[in-house]
Amino acid sequence: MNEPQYTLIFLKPIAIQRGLVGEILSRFEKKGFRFKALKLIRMTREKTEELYSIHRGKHFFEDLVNSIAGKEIVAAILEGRNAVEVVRRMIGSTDPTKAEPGTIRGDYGLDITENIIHASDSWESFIREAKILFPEFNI
Ligand code: FUP
Repeated sequence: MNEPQYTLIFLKPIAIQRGLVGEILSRFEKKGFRFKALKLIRMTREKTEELYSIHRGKHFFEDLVNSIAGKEIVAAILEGRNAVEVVRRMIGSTDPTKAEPGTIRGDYGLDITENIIHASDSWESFIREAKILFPEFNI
């Protein structure tokens, strides 16, 4: 029961371009999460497609990959109680036009593809995504 609870987030290139990195990361610190890892990653097309492989074939896949491939993201592993669930609530609905005000997507975005931030939606997703973005991290 006292196992560490982690989740993974990354700020999409649009958040970096708009200068929102510090503001968004500070929300997680204020909430009480600890940063176990944090880095700027230039994403290759290959790595981006691997990360979003479950969406391959969907109508938005190409636009989604193009919005990230060749650009930088800021990725982090956060530790804290119920990390996956709490962080998903903090980021809000996938579509920023429907995300509640007070959530990150609700406060900073309008575009569904460039929706500011990603967060793992389950422990299994966390493990899969951490292997891709933080291969050096020992869970
Ligand atoms: P989420 O877990 O909230 O990021 O949502 P999904 O896993 O369903 O989608 C992954 C990413 O695909 C989203 F962040 C943005 C993009 N997407 C679209 O561009 N259009 C859609 O209709 C759905 C998702």
